[in-house]
Amino acid sequence: MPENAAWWQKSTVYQIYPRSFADSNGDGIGDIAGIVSRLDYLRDLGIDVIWLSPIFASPMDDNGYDISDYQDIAPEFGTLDDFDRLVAEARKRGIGILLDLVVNHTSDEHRWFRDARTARDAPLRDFYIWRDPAPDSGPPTDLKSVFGGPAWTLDPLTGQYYLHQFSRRQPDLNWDNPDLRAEIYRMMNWWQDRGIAGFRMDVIDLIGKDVDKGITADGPRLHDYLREMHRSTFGGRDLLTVGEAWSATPESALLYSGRDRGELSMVFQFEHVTQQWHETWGKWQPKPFDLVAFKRVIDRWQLGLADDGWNSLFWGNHDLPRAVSKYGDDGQYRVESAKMLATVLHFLRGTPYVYQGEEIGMTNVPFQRIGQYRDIETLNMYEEHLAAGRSAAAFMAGARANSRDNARTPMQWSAEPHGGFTTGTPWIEANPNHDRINVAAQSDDDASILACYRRLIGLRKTLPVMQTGRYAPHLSDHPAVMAYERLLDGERIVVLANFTGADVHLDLPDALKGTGKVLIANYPRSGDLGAALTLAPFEAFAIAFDSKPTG
Ligand code: TEU
Ligand code: CA
Repeated sequence: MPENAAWWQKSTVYQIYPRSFADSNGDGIGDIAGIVSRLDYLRDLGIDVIWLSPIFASPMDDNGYDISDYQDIAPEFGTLDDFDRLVAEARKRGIGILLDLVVNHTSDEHRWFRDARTARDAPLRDFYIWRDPAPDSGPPTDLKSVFGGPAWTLDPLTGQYYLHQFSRRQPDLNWDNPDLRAEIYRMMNWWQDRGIAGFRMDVIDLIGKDVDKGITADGPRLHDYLREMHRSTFGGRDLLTVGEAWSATPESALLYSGRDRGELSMVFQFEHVTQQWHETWGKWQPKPFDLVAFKRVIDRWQLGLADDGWNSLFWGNHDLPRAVSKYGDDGQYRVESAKMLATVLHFLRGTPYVYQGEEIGMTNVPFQRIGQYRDIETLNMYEEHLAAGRSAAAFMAGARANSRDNARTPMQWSAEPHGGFTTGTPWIEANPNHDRINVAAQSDDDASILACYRRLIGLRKTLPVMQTGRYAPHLSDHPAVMAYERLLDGERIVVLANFTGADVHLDLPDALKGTGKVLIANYPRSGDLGAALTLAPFEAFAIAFDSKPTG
């Protein structure tokens, strides 16, 4: 660990999905003015950075991950003036803004694609990836889109197929074209000059692809392009850059985020997510959570990036189910398990990311009809699974467990209609539990999940051992308990957490025994860790010790 940690190694990031956060004008869609009106809430939570999911001009085929103009704001979200005001108002509260850089693909309405599709020799044709039909006049390869169907669509005017790894309205950009890369860097610098704190980079592991060899993720030129991007844009500035990389391993994470590599601050990895997916039906077939397998992944990442690179830490985001529903208990032990998950995550080594609503223990949404869903992936996959012979009931159970819309229902501010998110009709229904689970019900309650998040985020600011201390796992094979230490100079923190709704009796290894000070706990607990103890359902605590005991 370098002597002086970077600012982003000490920070906590909060992700906002603008469409669902706060609606200022009653049109049912969250907007930038709504975010500005909630900045005091975020300051009080203690976060340092906001990651804004895309706010750029877009036909919203994929809720803004299909950008038609990188240098303008979608009218439903506001204007560039609103954005500048957000940056300024956030800065007054010590908060930086991360933009979501979606540069693997654009919208089919982007002017580059509109030009590219006009003729085979159109000036910007090569900004995208075109191939002749296969001999049978079908798609050039059998590559599939993440959202279902082939990743190739025939454009009748020019008789060639274009590549789209997501929807057919999200054509993939051709990163092998240097003019395209220069345009992207120019655009990034334009945003950097507006005072942003950095970028979250959408599916960045896909930009170096070699599609003719069938290589999409982690392609041969990926790291060349990232180093070039770094040199051409944020290299000279002190920004936070985090790449979304579903293909990342601890080994490749060192290539992205190694100290002397000149690429990114860190990546989001998903091994702990995909590990929980079904072999055939993927995330659309719920599987019980396996703590031992989960800990194996976390340990590999914590230890693999101990000396170089840096971890990002998250339970959820706008593509994933609600943390408490996935990893905890969203029924009887919702409060206990949400605090337990928060405690486990925030004491790990890395930069924590809190997804909107996680800090109040928002849960998955119990939609009963496919018509209640809005997400393109969920809607397409419903058709695909039914066509493959699966029952609607089985698919719906999978959607209730893992649809991206679980994360996208309106932020629950109060017990008012639609959770106080809008005075109009929200673009997607609010979770009916907003009458119980909301910010207003928790803001003045010291025993709330929200208070627990405030405390954890505050502790990270003051405890160097929490920021940069070494990670040491314990009880790796225990099926119910996660246990680890953080160590820095003479300081030591022990974290113990029960991931089940039953009491767990534990014999503690010597390394974890001692008498210290309780930093946080979700049940009454003394700082005395003797030979044996019982953890209550979803109990978690962190205890600080002055020095390492012998033995
Ligand atoms: O997600 C990448 C991605 O692959 C996800 O769609 C994910 O694989 C899927 O939800 C799992 O089933 C990013 C964005 O986070 C997502 O919101 C976008 O839809 C996608 O890229 C395309 O830009
Ligand atoms: Ca609005």
